[in-house]
Amino acid sequence: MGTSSSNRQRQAKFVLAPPAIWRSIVRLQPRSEHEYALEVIIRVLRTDLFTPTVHLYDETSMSKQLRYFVFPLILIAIAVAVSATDVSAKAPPNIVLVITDDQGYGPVGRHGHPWIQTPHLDELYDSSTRFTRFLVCPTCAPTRSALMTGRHPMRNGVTHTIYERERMTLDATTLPQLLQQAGYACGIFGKWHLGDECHYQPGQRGFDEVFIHGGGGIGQAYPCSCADAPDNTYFDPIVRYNGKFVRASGFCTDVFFSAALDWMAKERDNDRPFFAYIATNAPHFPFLAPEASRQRFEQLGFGKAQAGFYGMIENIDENMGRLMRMLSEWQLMDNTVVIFMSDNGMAGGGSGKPDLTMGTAPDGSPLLPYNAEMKGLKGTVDEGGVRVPLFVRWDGHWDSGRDIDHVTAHIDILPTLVELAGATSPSDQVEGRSLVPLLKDAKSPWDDRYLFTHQGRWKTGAEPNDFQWRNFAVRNAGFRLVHNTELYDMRTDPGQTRNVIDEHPKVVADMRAAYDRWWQETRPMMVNETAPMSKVRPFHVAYQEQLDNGGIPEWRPELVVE
Ligand SMILES: [Ca+2]
Repeated sequence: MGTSSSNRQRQAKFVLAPPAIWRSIVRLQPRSEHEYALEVIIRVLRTDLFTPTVHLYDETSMSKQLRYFVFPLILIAIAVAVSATDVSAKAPPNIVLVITDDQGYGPVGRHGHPWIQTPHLDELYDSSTRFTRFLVCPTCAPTRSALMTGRHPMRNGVTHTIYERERMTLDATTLPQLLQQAGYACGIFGKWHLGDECHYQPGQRGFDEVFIHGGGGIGQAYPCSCADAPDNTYFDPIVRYNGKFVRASGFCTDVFFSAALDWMAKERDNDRPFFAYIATNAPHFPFLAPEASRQRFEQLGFGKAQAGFYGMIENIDENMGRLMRMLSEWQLMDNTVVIFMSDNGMAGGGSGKPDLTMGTAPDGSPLLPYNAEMKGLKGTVDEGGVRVPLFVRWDGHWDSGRDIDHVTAHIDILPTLVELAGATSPSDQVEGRSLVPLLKDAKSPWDDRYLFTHQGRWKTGAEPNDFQWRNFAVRNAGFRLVHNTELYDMRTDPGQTRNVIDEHPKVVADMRAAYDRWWQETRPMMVNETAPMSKVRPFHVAYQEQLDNGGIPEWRPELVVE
């Protein structure tokens, strides 16, 4: 026990435990209380507590040490274990939110897709709660702004994906800002698409770690502020990393996941939880996939665009495998909520045209695009334009393999994550509802509500009110009103094959009235409609400045994850 008989001094110093053991106890992974208490006791006993720090008397016998010191310490350890268990149970989880671009709902193996192979997404599906009627916007930036604010994109000023109308109003409080207030570290990896001017960038809006491309996609440039680094490409892309440009090596999706994994590897050693927002630009146009991912489709006779689109999705799937493997290796799965979704319906340019064959399967059957029997693709306000996967997984906390069929939406993500984090939503901003009650108990009540979709994208300078009754949809649990002229019973006719607008005048009148009220409240919030087009592209300017002052350094991940 290290008691020194030569030490005759009586010491009054009584050190309960060195700081390291307290940190160690607090960071134990949640588990059963018995396991937890045992682990705490083992960790305490392993420390140097019993070595010579405390000698109230000049006693050397083991029995007296036990009597005066070890037993009380064990009692203290048990008390610590119980109280630390309470703390741990309340400790908010890490959050990893993966959002893919233009994938939509269909191209996931478990969604009945006839030929795409997504083993890792399938595994996530099997381990998750699935929200089977999760609705977003028809296009990119609007959905992203709803995720960041918990309210409809048009209330964020987002009525387009370009022309300054993709900029999320600076009045909004963002999800990462709320998570930061709750003690989270927040990182974004990939696509932001809510403003390329300095004040609109994610580093100014709650993200501590920012590893992004500009515009709405790698290499994009429009006659306004919305633009990525000039002539950027999917392979060896230029990435803006905390404000400075770097050149990465490899395919864009691999790069964004690698950067996220690097960051999580560092953050897991900190006491604070993390929020990793992994927003791939894939499988958005241009449809370019790594050779290994597109080969199978080329051999099946696919065109270049389709081989690229589906190849990019299978590459995303490989990266989901890397992500899940590392979270498991780090033993973070019971302390991390993993979410997978897409930002809008499947993109027709990549997925192929309905009813047109793209090749031949090994069994000789024609390869047709698959949209899960939904009408509509990206850009439309039909179900197929806005319904995407939502898989939510938290091992040891929520049941796996469940389907929740209530109509849920992008605006529900912020209140969900805010509740998990123990943060507070700004009540005058958030329109969505937390999904946590449903995740805890799928039978929790879920009141019906109206969800509004508008395609936006009217010509810049036009009066939005002129477009109020065009290209919009209203959805509740039972019906979808489309373009003000079609009504579909989504329970009996999810594929929208039969217009029943004349059979339900009251449903239609109520939907129109609710939509009109919503529009009247929303119109004044469309703050970008008269914004002048920026004459400069901030990413181009900053890139050129950096080229002129030292150049673009190479970036490589520190962590190699095959
Ligand atoms: Ca998109």
